[in-house]
Amino acid sequence: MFKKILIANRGEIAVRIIKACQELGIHTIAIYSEVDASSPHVTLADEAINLGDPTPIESYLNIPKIIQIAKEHHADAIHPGYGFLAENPDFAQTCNKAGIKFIGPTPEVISLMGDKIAAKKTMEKAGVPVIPGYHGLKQDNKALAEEGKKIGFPLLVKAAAGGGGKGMRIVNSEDMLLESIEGAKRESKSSFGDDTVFLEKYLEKPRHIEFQILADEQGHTIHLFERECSIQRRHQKIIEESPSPVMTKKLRGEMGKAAVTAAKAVGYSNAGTVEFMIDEHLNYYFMEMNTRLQVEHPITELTTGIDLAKWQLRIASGEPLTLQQTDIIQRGHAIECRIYAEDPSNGFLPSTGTLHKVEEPKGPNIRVDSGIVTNNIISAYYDPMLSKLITYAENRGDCIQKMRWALSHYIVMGVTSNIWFLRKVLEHNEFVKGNTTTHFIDNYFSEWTKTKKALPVEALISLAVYDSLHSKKEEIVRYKEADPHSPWKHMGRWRIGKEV
Ligand code: MV4
Repeated sequence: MFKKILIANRGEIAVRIIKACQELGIHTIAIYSEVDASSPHVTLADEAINLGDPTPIESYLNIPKIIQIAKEHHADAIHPGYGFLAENPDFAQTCNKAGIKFIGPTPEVISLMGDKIAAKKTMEKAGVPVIPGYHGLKQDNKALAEEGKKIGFPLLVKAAAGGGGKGMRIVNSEDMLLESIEGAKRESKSSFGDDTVFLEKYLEKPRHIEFQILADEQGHTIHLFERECSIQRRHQKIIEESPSPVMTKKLRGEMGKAAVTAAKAVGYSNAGTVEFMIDEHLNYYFMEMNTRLQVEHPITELTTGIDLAKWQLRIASGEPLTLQQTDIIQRGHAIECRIYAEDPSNGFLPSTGTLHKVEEPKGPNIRVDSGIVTNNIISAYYDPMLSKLITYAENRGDCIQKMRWALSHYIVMGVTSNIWFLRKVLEHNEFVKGNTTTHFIDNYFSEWTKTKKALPVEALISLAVYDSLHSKKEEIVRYKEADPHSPWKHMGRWRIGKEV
């Protein structure tokens, strides 16, 4: 096992990785920019190195500086977390060449999965279902248009270098086809420096269902069932759950097998995710593979009992995966809500400032993966996700109830958060019924997101909860009902508060 690793990330995921290292007895090195100096990931790590300038390119994306720090401080490995350098094949290669193990798959696999056309072709060859369309070599606009007509309408033009919806164009009829191909190419060129596109039949009401994979470096590969991630806003996931409310036993078996086939087809190692889309008839199609530990990994950890972050470290150090597929049992239900510093009543505009008060809910089967504490600064430099609130229960209904309770006991003061918005979603009848398609937010929350709603609601709720948690009544009650068997009685501190 590694003796010392550097965590090339910040926030809740850096904290999550540090905790896994602590359990395994691995020494940790945090890196941070000056606005993150009092962040929990800095406080928790054994060593913390200041990168200075908070701009992402000068800090958490600064490959030469990160490698230099890792060398100087004798790190055996680097964990990239998610985002930043996690899916950058050049970074993975630079680490490995410097003799520092990149905790993740090989640079070749990262590279292959980053090219959406190459990934699709590989999966098609391996027998994993892909969305019908054109993903060939022709890039001439007229030739692409001809292929588009064969597919029929509506269709989708997608960027080969894309993902996350960038460079995507829906085409409803032939007269818009050429224009859309040109538009998608232009957007892709300016976003990714590459204008290669491909075409797909457009699925009207898809769901996003992904399978968690674990594979060791000896080729043993298993899946840890699915996560339903359909509730998104502008390709940003907001709420995830496991199991999916629409999954059947038969479909789960098939898709799990397909996910393992997909991973094996590319020689995948470490933790990864195979994303699928499913249509109304429950046909499933490979969409892409994410070569990292994902934000939503905790719901898989809670429903399987497997610690994904620890397995990432063990696998990267060369240990074989001792789990067999039949050891993995999906039990109960887990939901994750992403807590963002953003204003849902103002177009989800990120909110910055000082966190004057943070109080996280505590209780049985409530997990908070948090990257913040009171007095931290929320800057405009990074993603505004503050933490993740995860609840677990024996079934979906109880899990929803628990999440509602937990959200109503989550206090964030100093910046605007999306907590009240999440509460509205968790209260929505269509959510309760499991009608969580990718159009959920647009369909049921357009009135919340487009118009300016009364903002103080959330502040008032937080204040009321805060007051109820911190009122003095507790001390008085304790005195009046003081336990006659309390050891404090003999120590002169039994009577707290006023005498009756
Ligand atoms: C699609 C689609 C419908 N049909 N492809 C959006 C992000 C990118 N990873 C793929 N995306 C989509 N691809 C076909 N052929 C609909 C989406 C899509 C979507 C997918 C998953 C989760 C949320 C979504 C929201 C809008 C569109």
